[in-house]
Amino acid sequence: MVVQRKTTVPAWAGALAGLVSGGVALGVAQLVAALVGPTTFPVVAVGDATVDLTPAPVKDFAIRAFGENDKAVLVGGVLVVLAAVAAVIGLVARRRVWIGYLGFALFGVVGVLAVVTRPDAGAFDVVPTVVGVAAGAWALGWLLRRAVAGETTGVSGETTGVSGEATGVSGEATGVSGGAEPEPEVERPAVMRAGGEALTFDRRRLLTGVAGGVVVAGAGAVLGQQLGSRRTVDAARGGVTLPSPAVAAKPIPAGADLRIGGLSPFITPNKDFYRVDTALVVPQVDPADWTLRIHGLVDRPVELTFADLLKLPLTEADVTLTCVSNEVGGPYAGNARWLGARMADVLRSAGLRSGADMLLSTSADGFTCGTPLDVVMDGRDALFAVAMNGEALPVDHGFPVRQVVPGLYGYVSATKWVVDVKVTRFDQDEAYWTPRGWSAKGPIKTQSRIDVPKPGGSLKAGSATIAGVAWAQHTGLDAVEVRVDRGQWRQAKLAEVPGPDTWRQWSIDWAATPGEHTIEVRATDAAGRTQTEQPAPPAPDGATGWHSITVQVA
Ligand SMILES: Nc1nc2c(c(=O)[nH]1)N[C@H]1C(S)=C(S)[C@@H](COP(=O)(O)O)O[C@H]1N2
Ligand SMILES: [Mo]
Repeated sequence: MVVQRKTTVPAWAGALAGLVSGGVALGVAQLVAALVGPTTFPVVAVGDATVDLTPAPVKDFAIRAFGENDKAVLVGGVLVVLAAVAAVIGLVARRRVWIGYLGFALFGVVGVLAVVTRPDAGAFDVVPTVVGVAAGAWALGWLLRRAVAGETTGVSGETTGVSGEATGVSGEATGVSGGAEPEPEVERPAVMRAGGEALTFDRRRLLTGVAGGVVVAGAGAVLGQQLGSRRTVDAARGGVTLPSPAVAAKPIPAGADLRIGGLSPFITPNKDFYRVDTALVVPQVDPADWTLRIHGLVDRPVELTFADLLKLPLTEADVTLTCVSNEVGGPYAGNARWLGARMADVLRSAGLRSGADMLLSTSADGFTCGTPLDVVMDGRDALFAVAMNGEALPVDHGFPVRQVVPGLYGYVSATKWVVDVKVTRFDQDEAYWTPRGWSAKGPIKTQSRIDVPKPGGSLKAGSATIAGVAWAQHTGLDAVEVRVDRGQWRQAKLAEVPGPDTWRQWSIDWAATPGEHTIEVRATDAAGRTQTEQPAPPAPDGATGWHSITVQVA
């Protein structure tokens, strides 16, 4: 085989390598920006600097032309320019890779200048740009080396084998780029270092390298975005000042907590509060960007910012949340003190139209709840909540705003990260879980649970305590009965509660005798309805049956 002909890297390949390296630079910069802390991402800094350097009339024109999107248009514009420059750098670097490095260095200088001239710049702010540019330059050199088959393979057979295909491609590319850039075939690319040996363009190796670069760029961008927004949102959450309630919660009676070891405390600490949602990645909603839109069957659609919401008179209320998928005796219930705007007030300010019977609320991640409107409007403490147990909502529990409706299972009422409420009708709209086999309306069923002793546990013979919690939100809970080994039902002692919307602790003494025992519990609500013994699974509208445990007494 003749290995005399010298193949250059075609123009398209150089431009592609440049483009991908630019992407690697940005992806890495984004990731580093997220890691080093709150800092200005170089692209945004360049955009901001551009704005500063732009004459006022042009700025005014842009604001008029693009309105609220001016920032997005600006960043998009910077990205397009960067992409073009990166492609040109790659094009030029095919022959002299040092020009490519120089190009990236210039990139870096512009980025650093833009970042350090921002008013709030700190010393660390240049780190993402510098690291990103270094990664981009390295990626460019690496891709261009990969593009040349001879570099790594001394095996002339392999090189020659590829050369036929590669030559065809490069010829084509030369034809295309001919106008813009004369490309004498004899010219020898700077990346070729192997003496007099001919080097050929290796399309496959370039493209696998490009794929790797795209993955690095994409992963850096996505991860950086995620980490960065997490930081932003954590910081914003830390900065929230909660207003004091216009309507304070009733004081929790001293006797609400029986203080029995192993018994669920009356108030569930946030860190122990159950979490149920469909989110693979917890939505990070910056309260600065958050709005709540109320629309549909209303006279005046309303859009509230977080600041607007905090200015409304806020109500504080202790409410127990329960999940429809909780099995009898299961853990998906928790009680917290919530602070929020009354949903009824907000809805009334929008002017409810007749015919509406459902609120379709949507989360920032697209999840929806369908809530019976009459329940929300009947005077109970249905809230657009901003706080949970005295702090801004934890991100996992819906920061900055979620719904809480006493008496309804979470899947029809407790939308976390809520951003939109459509006033509508059950016969016109359907929420997330309805077509998935769960009932459209979800009133909470009365339940009682034994916490102490632990199911399957063992204890010493003698005087023992059986204790747990029971709930019948908004109706209220009037009685809890316990029986051992299917004997007589005995009335448990009920703890005090501030109102009908929370669970209620209960306890009963028991003279435990040696052997295995079965303990059962059942509750009766304030309307006199006792829990049915009939077991039913959680789907479609909540589990029923009595919680029953066995214990060993020695
Ligand atoms: N955005 C969103 N909100 C949601 C859900 C969800 O999947 N996504 N799940 C609901 C369900 S089924 C329940 S039981 C409650 C649970 O709230 P928690 O995670 O704060 O305990 O949130 C409700 N709100
Ligand atoms: Mo749930």
